[in-house]
Amino acid sequence: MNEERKGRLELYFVAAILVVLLGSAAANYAMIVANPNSVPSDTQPIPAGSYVVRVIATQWTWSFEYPNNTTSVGTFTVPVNTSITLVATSVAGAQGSAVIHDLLIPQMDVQIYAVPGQNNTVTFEPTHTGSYYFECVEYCGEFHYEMRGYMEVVS
Ligand SMILES: [Cu+2]
Repeated sequence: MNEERKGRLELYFVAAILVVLLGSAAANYAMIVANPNSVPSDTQPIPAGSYVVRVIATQWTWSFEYPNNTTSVGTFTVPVNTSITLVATSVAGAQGSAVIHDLLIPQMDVQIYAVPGQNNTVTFEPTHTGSYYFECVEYCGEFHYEMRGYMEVVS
């Protein structure tokens, strides 16, 4: 195969890849624009009467704000048999910058991203009192492993 033919073949190959990628991007974009509500989102509406706990993630602490304006750090407490809504965000802390965190409470089947500039919500209802382990499951820097604690469900 001469050099000129090799060069033309390579050009066709690159052009074919571009056509496939751009076609796929256009199809995806058209699908997202046509179905805005089918795009996965962490944000659910807050049900009326739900007990709202504001979750603020920093590098590397979880802070919680309750409806009565009190706060806690590292652990949080919620009432049993009550609709609980977590509203999560991430801000720059004393030590670091605003990065993405992800709060997972495995026994509650609850997971919520804490994203800078967003207020993601998740609603659930604990039906048993007790301590429920939670942790950050999005690698968020050097002391990521310290972002764990317990949700206390009380009567
Ligand atoms: Cu984190």
